[in-house]
Amino acid sequence: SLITTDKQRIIVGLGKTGLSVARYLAGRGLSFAVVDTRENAPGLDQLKRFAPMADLYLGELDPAILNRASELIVSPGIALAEPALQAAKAAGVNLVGDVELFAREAKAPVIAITGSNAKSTVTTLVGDMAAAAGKRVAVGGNLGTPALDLLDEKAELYVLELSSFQLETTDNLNAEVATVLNMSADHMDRYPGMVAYHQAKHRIFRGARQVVVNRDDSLSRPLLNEQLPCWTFGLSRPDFKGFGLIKEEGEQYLAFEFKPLIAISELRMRGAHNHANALAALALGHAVGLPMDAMLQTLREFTGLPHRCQWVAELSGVDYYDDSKATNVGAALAAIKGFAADCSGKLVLIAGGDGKGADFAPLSKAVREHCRAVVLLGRDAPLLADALDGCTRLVRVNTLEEAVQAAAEAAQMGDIVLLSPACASLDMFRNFEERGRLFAEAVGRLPQ
Ligand code: UMA
Ligand code: ADP
Repeated sequence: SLITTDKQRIIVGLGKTGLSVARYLAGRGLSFAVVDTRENAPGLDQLKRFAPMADLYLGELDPAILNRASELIVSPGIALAEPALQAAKAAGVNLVGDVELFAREAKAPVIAITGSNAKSTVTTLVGDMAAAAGKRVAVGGNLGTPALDLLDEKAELYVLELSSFQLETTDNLNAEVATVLNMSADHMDRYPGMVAYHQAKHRIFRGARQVVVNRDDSLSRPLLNEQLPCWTFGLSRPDFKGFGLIKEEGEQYLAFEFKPLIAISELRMRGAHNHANALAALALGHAVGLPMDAMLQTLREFTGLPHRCQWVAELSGVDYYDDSKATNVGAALAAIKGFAADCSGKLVLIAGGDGKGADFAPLSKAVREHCRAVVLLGRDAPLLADALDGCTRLVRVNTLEEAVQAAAEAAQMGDIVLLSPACASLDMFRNFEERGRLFAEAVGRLPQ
């Protein structure tokens, strides 16, 4: 039986997040309505199974419905700037997100991770480290399982990957430790500029008890709460409360304060950006008291996530790597530089897709220095072609299959073919996973 309250809750969006909110509210006997602009919202069938009584409104958002609510629980895929949401806010309706509801409920400490890139890698690493230390840990957020589905009375630790969209609707996360791993332009189709994007990301520090800061990126530093305990990571030599790199007798080590911890050569992830990711994970784990030996064992075993600089095949002396998750310029830059540093030949880059309003100019220097050719596809290929004009040979293609063939033709022995698109996949594919999978399949069809 439903508990009647005077609170009128409306879930805005019926994707993964909306469904998790519906389950959470239904599980507590709280009534709610659901709206989604999609006539065919993905969660419809599931919702009908566990909450057949919920009022459902599909199609264009109706202010008459939204303004009657006391609280809108807004999914990350819908911009708060949406006029119907702004009108509701002006009418006195409270706008929150699923992560805010999670934070109100969670009893165990939360490790909160955001940043323009490396979120999923660091979140997964920290989760693996906690599990290796024998903790009951729940891992999710923007990475896979929505936050509310993680709630568990028995959990001893939560590790959350949070997007700027999720943080926009989170007022008080109260994390035990929070970090903005790095900042570079992304989602410029949803933000008026970098300042607004930065502000959204930095909401992660609200109510945090400790922070982790990237010494190599001043935009990762919280603007408030200077007095909070602060751990740092970066590729320089570490100092007090710092994780970094130390060189001893020609060998590089991940290090804490003044002590080497583990040789870089023992790690299975490649590239300087992944050394930074390992250091960030160590700093976050250390902040919540995870034992160092369990964390280092995890680093020895972790090979990286699929579609993040993932090795696919070697053909005729050319290695093929799938970095489909590089959905912005900063990510592709990190991958290009990381591979160029230990590649005997040059790179043949496959890039393009939905650029989300990005400026591609920052790619030009690295492409000029490291790329034998760039194969361009997708909606924003013309914008990339303009930005990379004169840097190297550019090849325009229409399909991923053609892109792989063109890259194979351009590559020479010792080169790397790298799919690192600097763009979202949604103009041509269902998601980045599908793009990566089709890349690997096309590589598999190349003549041996
Ligand atoms: N949409 C509508 N009308 C609506 C509601 C949504 O058209 O009324 C569209 C959105 O514009 C978007 C799509 O539907 O294109 C999905 O939006 P959603 O809010 O329903 O998304 P969920 O299925 O709930 O998934 C979200 C995250 N998606 C987004 O932020 C867009 C997932 O991250 C996340 O895994 C999931 O919650 C669980 O927490 C995905 C993502 O792409 C992987 N995130 C972005 C990124 O990583 O760059 C931020
Ligand atoms: P996110 O979840 O933030 O998208 P991922 O861990 O999935 O991050 O990595 C996405 C992409 O970002 C990778 O494929 C790689 O190209 C790039 N990347 C990984 N680590 C870093 C880093 N430390 N700095 C910049 N780019 C990175």
